[in-house]
Amino acid sequence: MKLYNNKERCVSGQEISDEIGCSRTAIWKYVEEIREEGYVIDAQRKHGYQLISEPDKLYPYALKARLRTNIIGQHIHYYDTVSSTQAIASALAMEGVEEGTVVIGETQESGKGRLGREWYSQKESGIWMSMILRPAIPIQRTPQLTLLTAVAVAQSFSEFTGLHIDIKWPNDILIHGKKIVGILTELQAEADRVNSVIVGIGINVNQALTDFPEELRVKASSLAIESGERINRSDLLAHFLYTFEKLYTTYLQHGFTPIKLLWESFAVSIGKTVHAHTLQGTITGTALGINEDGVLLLQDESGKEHSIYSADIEIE
Ligand code: BTX
Repeated sequence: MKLYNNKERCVSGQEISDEIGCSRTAIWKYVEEIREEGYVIDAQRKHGYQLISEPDKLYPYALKARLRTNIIGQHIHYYDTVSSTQAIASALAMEGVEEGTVVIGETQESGKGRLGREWYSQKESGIWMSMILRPAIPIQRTPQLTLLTAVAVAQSFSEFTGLHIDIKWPNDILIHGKKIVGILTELQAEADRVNSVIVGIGINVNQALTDFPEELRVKASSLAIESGERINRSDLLAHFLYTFEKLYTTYLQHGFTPIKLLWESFAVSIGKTVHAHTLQGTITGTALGINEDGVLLLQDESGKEHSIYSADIEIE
């Protein structure tokens, strides 16, 4: 941590040992260990240690050195390969871990999308993570958290990359019409009490187009493709978590209205003709906006208003 915060200079072994209270030999051993993980650390006998470069991994200490949050990401469970971070986060939530706990996998072997679909989670090129929340809200308000997450993604990514980000109801994050992020919100509840909400987020960060399976290339893209630059995943994730925490705190204190306004400012479908493919069939109409519950409101040709709770949206 000390080396992260002093990248521009050498930090002496003495300084580190004073701060963390262990011997200089222990520090040397630790430096050797993290060098094996891919960190390049310059060690000079008289001056001490300097961090020159770090591996492209989402290691918890890399993230913690960048975090500016109080709750979200204070506990991180990090894995190289997982089935799905959602499954691990669900089990942890049942065990009673603290709110804000984050699960990260470098690769997911069975990444989950909505409605049993698959989420393609290629090794070390994206961010595949799940967050455990424990909001004191009624069950029917939990879909608002999907919309809040979408706003946090859109806001933090537009600040981070300068790119224009669109949200397509309820949870698609698009750049130039292509899907960059998927959000999956799952609920653990008893009677009408929310125990936990598991928010899963899959972010395509540094993939090239050829890294995606062929059938995804027309509709998926990554931040690197769209911005033309390779992105430091830990910097991006720390900025997202910070933005998420700010919005989540606002939501808990002031309700959904401020989030709704922000959501509408990023929404691509409002005022447009859309086809809402629901399990019951397709409804076509003009997207009027969302209501306080995060439900999409469509007006069909006859003027009748429809409330859409769950659907895939196609914009005409
Ligand atoms: P969704 O159902 O909206 O999107 C799934 C659909 O998106 C797939 O059917 C496919 O067409 C397309 N797709 C699959 N992989 C990708 C990709 N990498 N980029 C763009 N499009 C893709 C969205 O579901 C919710 C996804 C959540 C993923 C996170 S990752 C961390 C957490 N763990 C986990 O298992 N799921 C969540």
